[in-house]
Amino acid sequence: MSASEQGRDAALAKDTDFDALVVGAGFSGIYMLKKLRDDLGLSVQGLEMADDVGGTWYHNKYPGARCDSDSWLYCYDWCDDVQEEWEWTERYPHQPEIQDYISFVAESHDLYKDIEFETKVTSATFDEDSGIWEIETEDGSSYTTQYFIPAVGNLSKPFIPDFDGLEDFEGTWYHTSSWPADGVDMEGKTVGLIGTGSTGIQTMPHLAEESEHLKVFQRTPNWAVPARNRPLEEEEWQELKANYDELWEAARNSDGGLDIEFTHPTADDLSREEAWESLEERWEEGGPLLSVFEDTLINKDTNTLVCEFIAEKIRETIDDPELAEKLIPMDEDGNPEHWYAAKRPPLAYNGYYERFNRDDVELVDVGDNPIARFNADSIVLEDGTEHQIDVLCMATGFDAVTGTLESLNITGRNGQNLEDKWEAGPRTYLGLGTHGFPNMFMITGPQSPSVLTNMVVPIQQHVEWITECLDYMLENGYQHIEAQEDAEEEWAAHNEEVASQTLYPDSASWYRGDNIPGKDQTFLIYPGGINLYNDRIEAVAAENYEGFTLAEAEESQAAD
Ligand code: NA7
Repeated sequence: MSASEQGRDAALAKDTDFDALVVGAGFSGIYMLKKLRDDLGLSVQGLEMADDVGGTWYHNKYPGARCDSDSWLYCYDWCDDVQEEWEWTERYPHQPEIQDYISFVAESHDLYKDIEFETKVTSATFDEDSGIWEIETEDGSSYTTQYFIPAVGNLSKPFIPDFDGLEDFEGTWYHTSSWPADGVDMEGKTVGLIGTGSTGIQTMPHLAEESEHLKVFQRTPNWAVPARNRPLEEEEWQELKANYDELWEAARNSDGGLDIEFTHPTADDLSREEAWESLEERWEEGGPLLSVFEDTLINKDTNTLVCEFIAEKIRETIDDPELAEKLIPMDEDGNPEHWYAAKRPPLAYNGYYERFNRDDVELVDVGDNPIARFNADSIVLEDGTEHQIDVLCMATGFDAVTGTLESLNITGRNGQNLEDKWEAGPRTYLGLGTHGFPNMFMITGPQSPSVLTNMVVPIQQHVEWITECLDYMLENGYQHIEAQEDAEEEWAAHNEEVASQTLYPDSASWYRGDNIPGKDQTFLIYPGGINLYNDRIEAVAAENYEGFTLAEAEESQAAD
């Protein structure tokens, strides 16, 4: 037996159903399965509660669901065979197309056979005596595995506010993430939309189009900018394909996982006219205004200028000046109520603001006059105003980043439940592991760059890092890996420290848990960018996984 074979033999537990079990079959889950199976030769099992692959893109079928990242970078960069045959049709890909893409990859790489569908995980428990994980599912099955990898996404646990009387509402209603694939009949109906986050803003023009009358219940106005989505012409697509390696190289080494060049480092040195000219150029081109000034998220003056620019655009668009002010998140003194992009910056497709000029679209401001309760056919506000509705679209967001992980009922060493451990906010080392939960790897876990970036980039980084880590363990005969407590404390402090240097903590958002009543308000995502983060995780790997404890079987069972 070669040294490497001996290492492998010592590293792999013999008495498990699988070497690795991956929960979730979205972008992260299927890539993880492929790497573990094809690169490391492990026995793998995927478990997915839906009846197909797709993850986020399987569930979010609300009208107009679309990704706000450029399609040519919202895909895997390793999938040359698929890349040869695949053609994105638009700049910002539509949900069905992304779903088809993920299916196409899973089929091309023969991954369907390793996934059990319609299988919902109800618990995952680490057995300290055997050093293996046991995963239980809703249908009563259980699986043992050495490595447990929840690849459950960051926006997968819907948040539905606890509205009084919602159970009495007799109209049709859905949260956006469970909107039926074949749509909802809205013809001749009055539709209510609650929520003006990215999702509400994306779906609003479609609801307006399909309904007789639309009422948009807005608690906080938002800073939406036009996407100016467009078809990708053959010539542009061919050019993108020809430069694919360079584009991806730039994306992987960037801050946000996209190929972006900033127009200016700051607005500080520019006259208002010069700043306006650059903002105007970007506005016309479409897409987030973040790429105009590099310091938008760290400099209040720059950010204020961006907000003033968007406010001016809203005023130009909305016919009724009073209505325009209601749609602008700015106080009477011109101070932004939340910074541009400190909450997830929404893109407007199909003329979001323009729709408010129509007689059949109504803004219901519930900022100072909140929703008090539901009746059988209406929403009643605190001052008693009643809004009759037939159909309701609940675009009220998600218990982001930690919600799904916590609800998997994961128990680690010493009987500690993950939800309890994270009661005062998540503690992770690099968003990849958490102390007390050996051999559990998270993909885009809390305190990693995840949703502040083009998701597929950090997903790939994590999947590849985990694969290399397991390869190292197999080579060297380590059976267990676990994040060290002091390493994760240091990482949590660093995460908060980096966040405090930005404008993110100044604005209430799901990035810091504000949208969920009672959720601890720590900054849930690493805000330092993919490039810095990547340097750190590579350095950790180069130092033999510094900050993690690696152990052979007997050692790990004796550990605290
Ligand atoms: P978000 O960004 O969390 O938006 C949720 C919206 O729902 C937001 O406008 C909330 O107002 C509103 N909301 C929540 N609760 C209520 C109540 N009780 N009354 C009125 N309005 C309410 O979720 P999205 O789905 O739009 O976006 C999540 C991510 O998914 C998105 O960024 C993409 O990455 C995909 P608030 O602003 O809190 O006042």
